[in-house]
Amino acid sequence: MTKQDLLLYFIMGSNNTSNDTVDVLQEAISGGITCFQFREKGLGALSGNDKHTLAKKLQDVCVSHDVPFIVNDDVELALAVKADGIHVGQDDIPLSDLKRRCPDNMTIGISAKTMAEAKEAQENGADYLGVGPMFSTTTKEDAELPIGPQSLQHMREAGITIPIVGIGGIDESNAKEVMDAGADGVSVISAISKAMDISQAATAVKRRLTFC
Ligand code: 3NM
Repeated sequence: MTKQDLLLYFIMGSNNTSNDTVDVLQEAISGGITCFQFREKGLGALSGNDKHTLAKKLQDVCVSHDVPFIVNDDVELALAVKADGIHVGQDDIPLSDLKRRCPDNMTIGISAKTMAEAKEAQENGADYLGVGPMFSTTTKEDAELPIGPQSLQHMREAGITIPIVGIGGIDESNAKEVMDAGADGVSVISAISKAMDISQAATAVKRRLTFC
């Protein structure tokens, strides 16, 4: 994976859409997403074999379109399917354990909300940071209060040089603010997964990123 792959980082699990997840992913790819994270969490989330089966189906779509496939939190699943990356939160497995368990070519992303978390993640060798919530979001059940694009800008000013994606409440209207603050890309769930026209929604956000 490269930094460019993080530009329009779509995240979805089966409970982020009322449509077929494979169809939604295909449409999002046709609209121009540059990487995909499988995040099967929250109310009604699949587990066990059902989760594994869905992961494989979504990964197949990604592979056939050359879009990196990242797994949220579940290290066993990421290793079993040989995902391109794994993304963890602050309360999940420690970065040092993750780096020991994962192959060198597996991208490791971690969520960071504070300057201290960002610095620690960079020092411990994270490949990229997910910084948020940028804006208010109802998608993540336990989301904290928004920290705003200024927080991301402060991280850049304080010497955080690894790739950063902003996350939380990002859509066509505010994506540029996140890029202007120093992000390399934006992570989006509902603005794409819940759109009437998935492909068009992805394209609309991407335009704001590439014509900054
Ligand atoms: N993580 P939407 S906010 C998964 O702040 C996630 O770390 C966040 O969904 C964080 O694009 C969030 O629909 C939800 O707002 C993002």
